[in-house]
Amino acid sequence: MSYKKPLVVVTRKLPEIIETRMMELFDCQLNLDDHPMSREQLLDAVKRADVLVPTVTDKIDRELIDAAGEQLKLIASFGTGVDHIDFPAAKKKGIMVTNTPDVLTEDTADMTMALILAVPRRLSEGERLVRSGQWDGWSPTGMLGHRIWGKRLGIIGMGRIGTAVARRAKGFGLSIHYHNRNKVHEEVENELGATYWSSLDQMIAHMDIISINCPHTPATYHLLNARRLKLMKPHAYVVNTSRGEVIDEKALVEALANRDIAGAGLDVFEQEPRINPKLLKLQNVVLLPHMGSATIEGRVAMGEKVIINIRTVIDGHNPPDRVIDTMF
Ligand code: 8YV
Repeated sequence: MSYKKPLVVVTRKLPEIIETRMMELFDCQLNLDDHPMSREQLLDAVKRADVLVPTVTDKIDRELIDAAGEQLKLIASFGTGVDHIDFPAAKKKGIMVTNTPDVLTEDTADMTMALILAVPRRLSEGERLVRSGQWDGWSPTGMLGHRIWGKRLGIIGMGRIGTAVARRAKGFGLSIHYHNRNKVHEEVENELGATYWSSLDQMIAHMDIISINCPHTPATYHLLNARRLKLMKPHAYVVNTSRGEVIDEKALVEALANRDIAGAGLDVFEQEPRINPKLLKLQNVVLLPHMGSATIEGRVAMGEKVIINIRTVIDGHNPPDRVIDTMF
């Protein structure tokens, strides 16, 4: 029996080992120099490809999906968040969508914990001081930040990553609070000593640190808005390793500049890679270039998941990481 390899278009450069395996398995179009594909290139891709492998940097909107040829069967996204894909449009057209959950949980939780430590302890400011050559030695009142141990952490979104953050935070002496659509299993709550708040407003008003760990969906867009930022204590911090859109960035900048809140650690932004210039001027923020899941191990595992999802669909089965309606 002859077997025609499916045409798989990969929009960005992936780890070499993944690209090599994809070349072996599929009729694969790689992006070796990693240039983000233009709108025209994406339009061309969806007209030809059987499978599209996009990332968070590709806007797979309704117009693009509507322009896809009948042959496009699967959008196998490289990443967990799928807010860059118009899922209802894909569903309507009978195009399956998969993602790569689980394998970046621990890495993203590590980065969240790093920000939880970095902001109150002024890590970036200290580093900038040393590099500037202006540091004139230890002083009893130099670079004073705030203690982590004994503070309250409020996690918004107690899914896989939120729970992994909670486990780490507990070890640093933080007491765990969370807001989620549903309470987590009692066993997990007990293990973490976690307190559930059904009211997000009330949780926000009582916390020392807030961590955003929910996905960006229509329901979570600007969840942390100007009104809620005003509920936070003036000594409180916010960290975000999820999606920039969950925070009203303009309102956050105002709150930081007015010292309505003490600081922020951001790995994600509303208009990536554009950063609000006002954020760049603030000292009380730690800014990272969306690197929460950026480990070699994680990226290879994500690539493997993409391959498994494609292979399973090609073999006529339900892929393990099929994105379903209930996630929206
Ligand atoms: C990914 C992420 O690396 O998986 C996610 O949702 O935010 C990132 O860490 C990125 O989305 C790649 O597409």
